[in-house]
Amino acid sequence: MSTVRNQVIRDQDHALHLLRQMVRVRRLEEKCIELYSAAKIRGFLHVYIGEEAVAAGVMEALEPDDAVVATYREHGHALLRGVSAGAILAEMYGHAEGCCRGRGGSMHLFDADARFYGGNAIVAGGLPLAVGLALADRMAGRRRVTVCFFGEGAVAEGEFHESMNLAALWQLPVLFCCENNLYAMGTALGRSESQTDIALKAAGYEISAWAVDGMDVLAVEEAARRAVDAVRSGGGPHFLELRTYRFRAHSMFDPELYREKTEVTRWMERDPITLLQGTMQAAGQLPEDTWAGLTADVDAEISAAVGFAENGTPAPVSELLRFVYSDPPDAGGAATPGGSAGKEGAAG
Ligand SMILES: Cc1ncc(C[n+]2csc(CCOP(=O)(O)OP(=O)(O)O)c2C)c(N)n1
Ligand SMILES: [Mg+2]
Repeated sequence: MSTVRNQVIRDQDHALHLLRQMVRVRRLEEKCIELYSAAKIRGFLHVYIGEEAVAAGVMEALEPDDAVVATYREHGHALLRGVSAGAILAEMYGHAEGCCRGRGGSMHLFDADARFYGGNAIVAGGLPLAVGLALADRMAGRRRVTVCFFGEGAVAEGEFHESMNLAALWQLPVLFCCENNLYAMGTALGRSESQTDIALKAAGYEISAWAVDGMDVLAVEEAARRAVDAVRSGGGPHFLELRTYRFRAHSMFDPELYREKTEVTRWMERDPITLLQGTMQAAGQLPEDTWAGLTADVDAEISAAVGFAENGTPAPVSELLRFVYSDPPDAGGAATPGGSAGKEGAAG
């Protein structure tokens, strides 16, 4: 694979912003691993370490009104979409201050205001959701784009093919972003797919699709801007296959017996953060104190978020059934906000 584009970065501030975004995701997740090991966070935890350039690059191409759908490896997507690190960590703690009031946890981060529609634990489960969101926008005449992130493991699911077909047939405003990190849990792509060129599969549905170096945030951003512009201007669905790699295990319960350590270290040489950092340094655009300031800011953000989560309140057991179903209409015919929990709040 090629090295990160050895070009002079024209917009230094923007490159620094991209670097910061990737470092924010990296540091948040390193902290998650620490908190998980300390049993502060329970349940499943899937980190995105190594793949940060994908979310960081794609998010740059979006407008606030656009929608984002992601998988269970979505902490970084939520953060870069504007969900605060505090609300994310509190969610993982199961605290009421979390972005889903502590009901979703790591795999189900959600924020309607940010138009961040999960956090989906079911492989390929986000694809039909994204198609539905895009269909709704089209029917309402809104010029919005829905971006759907999913792993390459999703291509083995029927939902992937149904979603490609309908999106293309109805020319929906959706951008599919396949995060191809080569493994679906312990299964290498070539062990489960006869055709491993994923962009080609999408092209088979008459969708414009191409592969991108997912370790190069500048390349990702450029491709995403091109694709999002085309979708927004009525060009129908587009598809990016972002070639990337996860540096850590699939989840916290994975002994990683299916890949060689040398393969992991080879990919780590193309760490998206050090690639951009190195390019900027070589161009004289990242003085030592700028880098030190950036990491200090990010560390302060993450430690404030940990404090926020630590000081939160466990989601009350008395509210366990709240929001499971919508509330029945009251005698006057109007829905009762909050249902059994009373009238203090509407379903979030
Ligand atoms: C429908 C379904 N089948 C199986 C699983 C179990 N499972 C969880 S993650 C995963 C692998 C998915 O790999 P991929 O889509 O490549 O995403 P990655 O974890 O690599 O980001 C599987 C099989 C699931 N969550 N949903
Ligand atoms: Mg994968």
